[in-house]
Amino acid sequence: MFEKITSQQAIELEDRYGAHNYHPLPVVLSKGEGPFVWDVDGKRYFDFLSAYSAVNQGHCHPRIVDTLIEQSRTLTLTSRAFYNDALGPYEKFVTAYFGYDKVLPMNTGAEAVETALKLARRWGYEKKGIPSNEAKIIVCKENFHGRTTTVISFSTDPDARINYGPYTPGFITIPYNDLEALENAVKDPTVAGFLVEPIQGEAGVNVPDEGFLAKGYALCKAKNVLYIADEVQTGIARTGRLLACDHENVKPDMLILGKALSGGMYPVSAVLANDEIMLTIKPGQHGSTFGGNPVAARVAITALEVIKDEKLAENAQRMGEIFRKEMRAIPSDMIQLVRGKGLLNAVIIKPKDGKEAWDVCMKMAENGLLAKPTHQHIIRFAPPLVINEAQVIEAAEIIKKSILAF
Ligand code: IF1
Repeated sequence: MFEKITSQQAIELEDRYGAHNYHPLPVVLSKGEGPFVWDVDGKRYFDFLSAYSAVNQGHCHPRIVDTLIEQSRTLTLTSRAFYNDALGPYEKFVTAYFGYDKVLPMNTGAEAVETALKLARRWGYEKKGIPSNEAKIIVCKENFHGRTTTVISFSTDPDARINYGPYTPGFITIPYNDLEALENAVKDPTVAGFLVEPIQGEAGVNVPDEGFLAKGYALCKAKNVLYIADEVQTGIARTGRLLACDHENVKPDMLILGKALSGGMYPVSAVLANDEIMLTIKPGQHGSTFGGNPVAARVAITALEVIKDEKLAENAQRMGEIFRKEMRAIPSDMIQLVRGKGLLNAVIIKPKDGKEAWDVCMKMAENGLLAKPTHQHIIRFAPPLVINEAQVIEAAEIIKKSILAF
């Protein structure tokens, strides 16, 4: 249906006509199915990035594709100036699915994070009684919550932040996984919320100590501070439970979802909260052209149905245990540490003879598996949650062969 181009042509076109805001591995993909992707020359790879945990349901899941096509042939966009017959049913479905009164539908993860920040501030002024324009949000060092200017205002990553000032004020930064620091920070009566990733993805799959989520939640409740969980990357079954917060039975006051909320089929994100928070935004006080559009609404329902019907959280839990066991059994001093939950894992690579994580990723690509370093020495491994045991073993063999080649 579309014109075929070579790898070289694709790379040259992007270099010449596209912004240089990424440095991709030199692999040009043209097909995806389940846990696999193929390049333009027909070579198959295991996809161990899953578009940063957006294609949890597997590439081009047939049920989600069918919904996308069906709705796209019918009605794609009405804006919120009018009602339509898809948004209400989706709102009912998704609020029941996660157990909240209401949902505010957006498109990207960053937009959902921005929406949650606005809701937290609005709630802070109107419900907690924080003096106007003084609301603060607690965030963690090494956070990643998106690329908009307010969100990078509280990033601690120079690459994400430098030379994008002036920055949005009103954020307090504490070390991740530090309950004492959180206990001190919530004492400030102008604090409206605590924004936290249950596992820090970009930081290199930073898994906090057992209890960090539950005790953190209790510390926030004791000081009437909203607990805001960014589950854009850790949610939708990625870590072996529907939400990473479920590992500690924490029900966040605000839940932020994105990425796999659509199975990687369409930009769909959301903020879920109960009425006390959600109804602080009145008509005309927030919005988005595409937010909650009929295609997004129908695709998200199917994507969430697939998660439950195919028991993908349970599979992620089981396959993750097998994967980490295989990684820890690789006899190489390049493997410094293996960590993660469910199918969100990372391996810390100790450089050897000048070879480091990037070189391992290039070797794995040669051997048929795609992954990318999140920082210089950390490789994230996050396959689609549909991967089965035989495929995990086959993939682990590729990783082992690649690492032992050094
Ligand atoms: C990139 C990684 C980066 C996220 C969490 C919000 C967002 C993300 C926890 C924003 C997005 C993506 C963005 C993409 C690479 C990837 C990423 F963490 F997944 F690896 F960058 F840190 N909260 N993460 O992980 O969602 O607006 O992108 O839909 O920007 O390079 P978005």
